[in-house]
Amino acid sequence: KPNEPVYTRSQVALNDGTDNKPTWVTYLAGVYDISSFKAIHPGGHIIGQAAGADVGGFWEVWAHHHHSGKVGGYLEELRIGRLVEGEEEHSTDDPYDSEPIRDPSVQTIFMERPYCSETPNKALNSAYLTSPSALYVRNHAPVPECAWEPEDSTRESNVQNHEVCFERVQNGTSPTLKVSDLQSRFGTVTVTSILQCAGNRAGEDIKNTGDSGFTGTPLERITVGMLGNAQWSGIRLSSILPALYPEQCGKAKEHGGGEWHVVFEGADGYEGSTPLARVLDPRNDCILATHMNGEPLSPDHGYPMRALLPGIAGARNVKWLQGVSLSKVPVDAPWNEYYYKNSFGEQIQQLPLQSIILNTTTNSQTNKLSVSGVAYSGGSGNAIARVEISTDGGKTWSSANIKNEEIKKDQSNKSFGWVRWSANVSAENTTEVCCRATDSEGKTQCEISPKQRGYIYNGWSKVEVI
Ligand code: MTE
Ligand code: MO
Repeated sequence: KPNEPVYTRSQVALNDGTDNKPTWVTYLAGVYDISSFKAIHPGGHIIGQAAGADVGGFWEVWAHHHHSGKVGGYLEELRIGRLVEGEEEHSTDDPYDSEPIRDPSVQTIFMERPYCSETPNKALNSAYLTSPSALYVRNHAPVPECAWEPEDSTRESNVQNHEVCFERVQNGTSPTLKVSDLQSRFGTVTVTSILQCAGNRAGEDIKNTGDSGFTGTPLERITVGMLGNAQWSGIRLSSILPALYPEQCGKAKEHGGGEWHVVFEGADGYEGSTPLARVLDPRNDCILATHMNGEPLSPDHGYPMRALLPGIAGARNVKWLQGVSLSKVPVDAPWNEYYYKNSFGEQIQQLPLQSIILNTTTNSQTNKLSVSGVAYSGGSGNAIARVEISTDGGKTWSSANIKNEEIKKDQSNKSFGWVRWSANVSAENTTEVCCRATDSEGKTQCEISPKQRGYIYNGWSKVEVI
């Protein structure tokens, strides 16, 4: 527009949304007032981080927020002018140029930017503990600066020196604590737990419930592998939090913990929160994890530290952890306030009871079908009492063998890791096999679970047999 107002970058910088000023950003040569956008759009929070400056970097970083093209459209409506000639250029640094080197053959990749993948069935089925290189990855942005080489011997000491800021609730200085301090003060523990994205089994969800939460995105291809089982080592949040937030934790214990949420902040700008009561209960084994299966976390899984909240949706297990705080309301971040919410508008926290068929093999000699897979109780941490198989669409069921001997016994008195199971059934006239799990309280899976915006599907696992 030839007659539109012209601004310098310094003028734009003054309007950074502080002290009741509007929030302006630039994109290419345009100047935009995003004050209203910030309030209404889930991505507005992110773009708001560019307040007073160029939004180009955020545009690239949060590429997934505009695969609908919507953000670009909104932005044009908010245009208030352009930059003076000669000030239009913005940095063209590629925020994805220091991504970890990944072996494309060990995971099924859905997206490269941000990187998102699932664990192949073979890797899930081949061992009780999933290897870090095969474990699915769900990033929403580039991996923040923490790159290390696989052979790097400084990894362990970098973990020890990593710092986390524990923000004060009221006034006062917020202590920033080193991992080594946390370790010597509170000790370390190892817990066995599955990690599962709330969107796992989205493909079956779409097919069986018509849920359209993921339709048209690369995530509609999710099968059963946004999942893995590992031993996680770190520091108990049920020890750290009462020491750092005695008042709030004391109240939370008295009142069942209803009013506070623990907010976890990642170095990539990602945030999530989980009710304090869940995190404070030592039986829930919530930790700040530094190691997976005895090794420092890999860059994709949150090196040097992540929240590991057994039985809680992957989305709240914040990686590249740099900040912890308490809040009376769930944190106002898009992954908490827009994504990963159920149909009642609540943040998805606990994962449901689950069983998954990972392999079927027909033996033509014996005319038997061997079926194997995994089962876990999710948020309840109950033991799995039985897994059953049906070849007649659920009319009759037979029990599978659970490999109890390999289950790791941690400090925990709950079961957050999975069990592996196998069964042999007749292959005669069998065209489909399905499984369901029942936990120690008698809870069992339904044939098809209700629509939840594409999340936490846990109907019977059904596989066609050829
Ligand atoms: N933490 C940060 N900082 N950034 C992220 O993008 N993704 C979340 C969670 N924590 C995410 C994050 C989601 S949705 C999931 S499912 C898990 O991390 C995935 O963990 P993984 O990549 O180690 O498997
Ligand atoms: Mo996720």
